[in-house]
Amino acid sequence: MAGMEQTLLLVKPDGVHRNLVGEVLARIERKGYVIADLKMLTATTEILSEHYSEHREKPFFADLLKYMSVGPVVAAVIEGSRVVEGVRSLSGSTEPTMAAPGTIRGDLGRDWGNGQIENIVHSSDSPESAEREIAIWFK
Ligand SMILES: Nc1nc2c(ncn2[C@@H]2O[C@H](COP(=O)(O)OP(=O)(O)OP(=O)(O)O)[C@@H](O)[C@H]2O)c(=O)[nH]1
Ligand SMILES: [Mg+2]
Repeated sequence: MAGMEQTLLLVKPDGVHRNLVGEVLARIERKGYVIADLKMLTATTEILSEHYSEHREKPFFADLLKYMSVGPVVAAVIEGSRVVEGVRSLSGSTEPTMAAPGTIRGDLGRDWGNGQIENIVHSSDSPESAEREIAIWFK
């Protein structure tokens, strides 16, 4: 279909641990997007280094990889028109404390005051990122 797009959604280990997989996927589905593929896995350092390669030089990179590998994640390919922007919008901004109420991060995420951010989900930030990331998680 013209304009149909895909994005990568991850329910991060904190979201899985807190039993929020259904809550997150329900929000995606209620918006009218389609779950085109879905799996649960514990991410390896190799996958995470590739996925977050843009952050390799950041001071929080080691913490980010640790946070993302403490338990399983749920990876999903989500489909719909303008789905990249749409799922970013449903996710909310990076820091849960400041993320808008009504968003996944605003309603469900926390940062813990010690620099640790537990923001429940990842979603691709552009169609190009989505294509790159889907290839990493669904190869
Ligand atoms: N501990 C810590 N983690 C951070 C910080 N900034 C970003 N992160 C983590 O790194 C992830 C990726 O950062 P960004 O790509 O800038 O943020 P984002 O696009 O909203 O989040 P993603 O969807 O996970 O990519 C964030 O979601 C956080 O989990 C930080 O300053 N400290
Ligand atoms: Mg990002």
